[in-house]
Amino acid sequence: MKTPGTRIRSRPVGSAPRPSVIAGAPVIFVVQNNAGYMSIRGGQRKQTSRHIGTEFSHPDGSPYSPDFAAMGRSFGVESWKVDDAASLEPTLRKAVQSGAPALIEVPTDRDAAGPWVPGWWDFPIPAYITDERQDEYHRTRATEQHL
Ligand SMILES: Cc1ncc(C[n+]2csc(CCOP(=O)(O)OP(=O)(O)O)c2C)c(N)n1
Repeated sequence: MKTPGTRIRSRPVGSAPRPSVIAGAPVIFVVQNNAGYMSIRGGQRKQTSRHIGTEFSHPDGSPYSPDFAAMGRSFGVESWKVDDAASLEPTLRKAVQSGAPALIEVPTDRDAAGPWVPGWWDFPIPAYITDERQDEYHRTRATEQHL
């Protein structure tokens, strides 16, 4: 999904709104909240067929997430969580019209980007994986390193 504003990662959201408030810069933060580190999960899956620690869930398996809109409000930034795709555009318009920093949390499906993100990951393939992924890793790493 292409949205105006800035794509921010989970950790920096803990401080990202601050400079925009201090500077009075009307940055709109769109937080695509997929309750996990899906790019890392994709790398894990691609290279090991498994994943660990990258889907944030309660003990009962339901997705866990902090409340990013509440976090935005704690910075003094007008914040919304959109409940459905149709609400996104009007919410973006409200944010733009406010002329002030704003945050919009967009619940996002964990699989929105597909089972893994294409690209080169410099994760060594575990030795117990003996299929073509080992060869691919060493080949693509050699390319990256100009070996
Ligand atoms: C400051 C920092 N710490 C750690 C990483 C390693 N890292 C790369 S992607 C990623 C997960 C990103 O998760 P999120 O921003 O929620 O995006 P998603 O992959 O779920 O789309 C991490 C931890 C990084 N790039 N930068």
